[in-house]
Amino acid sequence: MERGRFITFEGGEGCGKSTQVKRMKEALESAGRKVLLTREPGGTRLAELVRTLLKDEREDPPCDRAELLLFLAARAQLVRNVIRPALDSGVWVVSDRFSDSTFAYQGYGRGLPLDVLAIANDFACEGLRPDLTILLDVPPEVAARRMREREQATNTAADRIESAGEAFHSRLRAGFIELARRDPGRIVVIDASGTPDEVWEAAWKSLKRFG
Ligand code: Z5A
Repeated sequence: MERGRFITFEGGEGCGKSTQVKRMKEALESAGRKVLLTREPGGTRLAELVRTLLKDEREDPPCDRAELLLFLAARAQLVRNVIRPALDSGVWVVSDRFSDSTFAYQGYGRGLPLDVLAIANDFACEGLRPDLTILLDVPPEVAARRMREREQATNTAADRIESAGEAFHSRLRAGFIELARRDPGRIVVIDASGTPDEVWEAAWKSLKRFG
């Protein structure tokens, strides 16, 4: 059986990943593929519990190293129990975030050493890498406006990680771009400041590599 493909979406908050990930699943299914949609952190019971800790724990917030290890614990569980079995059975997996978020947030954002992250991440995901990563890039002011509008529409507040300052978010964006520069064969950068339809058109085009 042909192995499934592993596609990830990355970017800072408000870049529109969650919107595009859903469209990708629908389009691949219409093209006759079996598709599993997942997200990080999350996608298993254990990883969803870790997600709540990571996003909402403010009384005893994880220090940077604990935060890294929690993300990796969630990823290990997701890869071993969900992503690998799906790919092995021919299912295409589309994930809202994966390893590049760790390099961007915990590496470039928090300042943890990239070489340590590379080893630890490889251990957590047993060497699994995406076949294609779609990086949605938006200027911070566009992202901030979208997040403000969403918070107003849904009556929610920014979570622990979203509340990190402006400098953190600038490092994050630059970090994602640097990751793409280092791995141009896998990571496609898309200007995500356009309409959802414009972004989708570019995202779908990037699948041409699969024939
Ligand atoms: N994190 C980490 O630090 N390390 C790791 O290893 C991993 C993750 C895996 C997960 O939070 C957090 O964990 C995340 C990174 C960190 N932290 N932050 N901050 P999450 O899963 O809750 O949130 P998110 O991944 O940042 O995604 P999001 O907040 O849901 O945003 P989004 O996926 O980018 O965008 P969206 O929901 O599709 O769109 C946001 C709003 O904009 C929404 O109202 C849309 O209707 C609107 N939208 C979307 N596209 C457009 C366009 N094109 N034009 C106009 N408006 C748009």
